[in-house]
Amino acid sequence: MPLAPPPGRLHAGLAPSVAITYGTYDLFHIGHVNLFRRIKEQWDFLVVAVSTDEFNAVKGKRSAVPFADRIELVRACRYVDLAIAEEGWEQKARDIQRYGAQAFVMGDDWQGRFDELKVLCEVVCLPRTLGVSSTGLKQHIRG
Ligand code: C2G
Repeated sequence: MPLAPPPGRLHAGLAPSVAITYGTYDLFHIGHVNLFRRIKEQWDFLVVAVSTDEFNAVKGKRSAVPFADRIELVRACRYVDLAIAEEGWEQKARDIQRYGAQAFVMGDDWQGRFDELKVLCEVVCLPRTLGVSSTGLKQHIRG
């Protein structure tokens, strides 16, 4: 059951504000959770697009956890209201319109990379959680 949004837009009878974000979310960790939590502190409804394994191959990435499990892990996070598949770079504009997103939000390692979307909605970069990353976890596990 999605998290009850903070009092405000809904209590004021306004449509819920929607934010959308994108990622691989491999070895789901606190950095991902913090990003989702911070987004839900500002917007009522969070849509998360999870990169498919095929799209990750295009990005030159190979995740330890397969797509089917990564999207279920994201769905299981109480801050996430809807999880969809990310199949290519070009779908963002379509998704923003389809879900009526007021904000496109990423961690600040993506600063300035999606400014072209500013014609459609707010483009927001939030500070990354320092000291944790999927790559770092993989290196740690490999020892
Ligand atoms: N993130 C974070 N703190 C960390 C690690 C990641 O806030 N310690 C954020 C990233 O900034 C990003 C999101 O978590 O917004 C997902 O990160 P990745 O899974 O590494 O996403 P990536 O593979 O870079 O895919 O179309 C955009 C791509 O799908 C982004």
